[in-house]
Amino acid sequence: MNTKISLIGAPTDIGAGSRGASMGPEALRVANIASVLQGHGLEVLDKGNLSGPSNPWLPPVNGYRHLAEVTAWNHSLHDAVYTELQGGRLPIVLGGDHCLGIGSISAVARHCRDVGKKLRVLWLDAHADFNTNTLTPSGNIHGMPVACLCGFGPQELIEIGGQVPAISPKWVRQIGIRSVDEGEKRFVHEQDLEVFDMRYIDEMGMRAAMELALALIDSNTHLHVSFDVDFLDPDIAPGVGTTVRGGPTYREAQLCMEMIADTGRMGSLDVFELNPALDERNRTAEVAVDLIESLFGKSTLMRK
Ligand code: 6HN
Ligand code: MN
Ligand code: MN
Ligand code: MN
Repeated sequence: MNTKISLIGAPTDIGAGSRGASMGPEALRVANIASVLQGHGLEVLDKGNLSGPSNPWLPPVNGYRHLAEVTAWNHSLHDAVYTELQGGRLPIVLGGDHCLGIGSISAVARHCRDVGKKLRVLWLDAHADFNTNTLTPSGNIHGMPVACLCGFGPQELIEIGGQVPAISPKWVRQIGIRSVDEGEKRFVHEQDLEVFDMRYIDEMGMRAAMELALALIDSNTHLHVSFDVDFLDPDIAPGVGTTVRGGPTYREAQLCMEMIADTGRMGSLDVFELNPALDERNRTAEVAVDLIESLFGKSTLMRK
């Protein structure tokens, strides 16, 4: 795995339904994300925070809230992520709400085209984030990034990484899903997204889910992990805007991260939706950092 890490803060809640994810980057820094990773022999460069438009908190227009502002943030994130990848580094995006997955993953997809790598996207989330402006119940663009990346969305968002669509639904594996809107559900089936929902994890276990989600990854695969903190059960991660009960336990989440680490193929990571305004003494940020540590092989020593 690449040991040169770049932290990129994207302090905005522009695509979310509640305010506060804009404070996520600082909360992750306060939870010592940099020094924890340095403790594993990684070189960590904190690139600081991006800037962008403030949140005007307006109602949706044509089914989108804050489309212009979401576009601006995603352009600047795309450019920052792409620059780090071109420099041979592993970007960790500190969000920010999940609408930023559009900029981050479109940059990763572009980089993979440049270097001729296959892309696999692991989407760890309670939600499928596969809404469009006609399907969305909220107009919040953090419910739409997967659809936008697959080419279903407004022109300005689907073309950020240059090529439309940025990715194919075939490259995506969703894990932990337990809240999908009615129309969104139909669209997930129509596009044949591969979803390991909580029912699957209950019946088959996290190990079986991850074995399938990580199947066919080889030395020419770039693995991108998009970690929405609401993936986790609210008992261990209350600090998110859209809690959904019945998520992975601490141990299930650890196993998920450890199995990703074992592949040695993770080339980029997003940490989204952490909302310090809803947290309790930063404990969700600490759990997130703990899990990120496992993504970088926290427990490998014990297995060798
Ligand atoms: N997230 N499906 C809901 C919506 O408004 O579209 C919730 C989306 C949540 C998005 O947590 O990243
Ligand atoms: Mn651009
Ligand atoms: Mn999400
Ligand atoms: Mn979510």
